Amino acid sequence: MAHQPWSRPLAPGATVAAGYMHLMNHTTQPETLVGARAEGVERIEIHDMVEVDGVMQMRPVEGGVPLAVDGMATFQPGGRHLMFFGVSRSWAEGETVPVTLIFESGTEAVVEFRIGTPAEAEGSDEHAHH
Ligand SMILES: [Cu+2]
Repeated sequence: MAHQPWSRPLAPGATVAAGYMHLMNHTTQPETLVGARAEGVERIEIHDMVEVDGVMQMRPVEGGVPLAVDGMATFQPGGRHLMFFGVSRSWAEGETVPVTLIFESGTEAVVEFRIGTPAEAEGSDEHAHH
């Protein structure tokens, strides 16, 4: 289940975006988020921010993001995020972009990412439909 998934609007010509959400595991099994895909997006990576010589850099997460039963993983600006590469069209404010989250167990969940600012995203409470 994902709460408040959102991404910023894309400037014309931009092809890279970051996605944020609160991801929760309401199943009875531990799960690990290992990837994601979306139509019109070439590749999605899970990134984390790490400090290198005093500068924050983003880096792909090795081995995925583990989620204990009833556990939560936060993806937020300045921290862990989904990175969308090769976005084929500009995402406009107010629209939603369906993203399929892929877990190690083979489970997949579609999450609707709302395009807008964090303040607007607060208002949305999209849940993943299985
Ligand atoms: Cu990134």
